[in-house]
Amino acid sequence: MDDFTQARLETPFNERAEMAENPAARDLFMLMHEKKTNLALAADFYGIQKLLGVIDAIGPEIALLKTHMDLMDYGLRNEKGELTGEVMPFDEAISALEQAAEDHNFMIFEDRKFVDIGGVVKRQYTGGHFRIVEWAHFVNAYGLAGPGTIKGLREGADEYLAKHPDEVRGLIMLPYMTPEGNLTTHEFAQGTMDMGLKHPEFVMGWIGTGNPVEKLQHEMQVSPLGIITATPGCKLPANEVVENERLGQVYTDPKFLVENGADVMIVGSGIYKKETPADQVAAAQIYRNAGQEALARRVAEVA
Ligand code: 6AU
Repeated sequence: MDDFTQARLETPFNERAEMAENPAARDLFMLMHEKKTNLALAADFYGIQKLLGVIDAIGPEIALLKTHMDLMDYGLRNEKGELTGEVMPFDEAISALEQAAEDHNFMIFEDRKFVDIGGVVKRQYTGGHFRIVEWAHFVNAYGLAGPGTIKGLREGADEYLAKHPDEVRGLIMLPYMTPEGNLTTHEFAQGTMDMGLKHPEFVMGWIGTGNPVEKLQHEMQVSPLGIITATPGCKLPANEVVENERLGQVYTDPKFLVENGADVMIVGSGIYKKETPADQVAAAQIYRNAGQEALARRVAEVA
């Protein structure tokens, strides 16, 4: 193991917080350190009421809520689960999410995967129906369309932050992806990270994959300690999730991922596919504990 990777593995999150140039990364490091969780819930299910219910139960276990607000259905349902014809206004849904984030102390990451010219991503980020910049601490983007994507998003964030100086915003890039057959290569990943590292005040981390582990190692070798690596495709071996796998998702054991350098474990179906809220909370706790054990082990093994 090279010295750089070793330092990354053995440095606790509260120390890495001080090395983060992006304030949102700093806050996430400190939150993970103080709340003792590096779990992100990928809330990829339909129904805003369900999302708010799940978050109320699982909020205490997570550091980060990862949303896809464009796959959510805003129709309200009665006790039988039937649509009533009423729709929750988007602003109301966001206020409820923000309240849950404050009550349970987690941050919000809208998984919008921006990829377009700078002027367009800026408008997609700040405007339209979702006005993402107003409520998401983090968003993600590809390097495919060049540095204009980062610059456009950064301008959007800066204009928002000028009016809301107490808030933080950060961008996560996608050097690699998890699904089978995806086209991310070593060169693509390197190019994405080179591009991101030129904007350390805004680009605060990477999405990574532990399959194969060399891809995670590549991200670690290139990244200063203040940069966060978050890995989706996380599932404990005993936990069956069929649907996403059928459509190409590749899963890796979260303990392996964290021991090998992933800072945040992004878990979706492994938690929300559990039938009852109690089962979902229990699953979240299992993942959270696995993450904490792996973090403790990686510091101890290296030290
Ligand atoms: O645990 P899952 O498989 O149910 O959910 C994984 C989540 C989904 C994906 O949109 C997301 O992680 N994801 C990403 C992200 C976070 O950008 C990148 C990737 O390569 N693979 C992946 O699954 O919400």
